[in-house]
Amino acid sequence: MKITTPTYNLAFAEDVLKGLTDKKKHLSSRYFYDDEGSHIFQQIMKMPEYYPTNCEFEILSEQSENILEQLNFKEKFNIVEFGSGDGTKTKQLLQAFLNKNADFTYVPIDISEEAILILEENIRASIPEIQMNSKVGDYFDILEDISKEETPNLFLFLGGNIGNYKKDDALDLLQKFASGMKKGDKLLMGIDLQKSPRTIQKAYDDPHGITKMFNMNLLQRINRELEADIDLDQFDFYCHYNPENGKVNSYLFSLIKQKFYSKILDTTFTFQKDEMIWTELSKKYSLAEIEELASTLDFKVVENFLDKKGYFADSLWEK
Ligand code: AVJ
Repeated sequence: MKITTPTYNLAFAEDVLKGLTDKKKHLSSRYFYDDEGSHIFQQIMKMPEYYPTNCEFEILSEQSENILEQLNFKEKFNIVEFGSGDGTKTKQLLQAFLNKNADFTYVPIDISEEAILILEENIRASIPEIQMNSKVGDYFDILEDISKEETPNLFLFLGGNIGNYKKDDALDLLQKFASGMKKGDKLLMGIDLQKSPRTIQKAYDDPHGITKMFNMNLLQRINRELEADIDLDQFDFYCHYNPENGKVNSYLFSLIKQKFYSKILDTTFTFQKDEMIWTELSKKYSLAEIEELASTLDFKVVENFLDKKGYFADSLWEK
């Protein structure tokens, strides 16, 4: 007997099937980031309208000494990073900490071995003296191991990814982080803040159409990986910021009544004209909401480090 492993991602296949047959259609933004999508996200981060990356870069470049002081660690510590990306922003913090003679080991965690290898090379090239102990695997498995050690930890959850989680999911995720933390451990989390609705709208509804491509890549993935025949020209992108609740919601929608077929799923999907597929939540927080979130989870907010425009916060929490 010949055993063939599926060439497609099973979770993706199941979620597409569920998401596109539900009464209100949806596809998760976690599927944005295949190789193609990660590449488009790099382009998003280079757009002048997409302010979060530059804001967080500024915070970590200019305020890392203050962050180090606020950690108040008296001994050697770990800097454990969830979802490090290419490390460009983290490097600013690591370099500033080393300049102040802080004694730490950098522990980046990623599910992708390739991502970790690229990150290691990138970090070592610019900071050869760094002590690094990279981990490939599931965040929470690794967190469990780390939590058994005595060493104090600074956890990094940068980039504003928390904004992609609905309230209950954000609480669940942060609760899981908390359960892997000892008393005195710190969490530095990037959080995008509420601001002029025009500034936020422009960052997502960008004039270059790059964010549209980023969303459309979900349909491309369905075509590529689930052997489907979606006509991309018959879909468009829409997003909307609601300043009353701080939520950017993004959608793909069907320009006509249409259907497509996926060979892998052996399913035909139907769309009404103007039917929406919800793709992403990007929640913007107020400082009061950050305080409330922390206190719900029994964290203390040590300090919010904001960029000069006050657009973005790296919020330092203590367990
Ligand atoms: C990577 C989740 C922080 O929500 O701003 C960028 C992803 N989506 N443009 C965000 C994204 C559309 C981004 N995060």
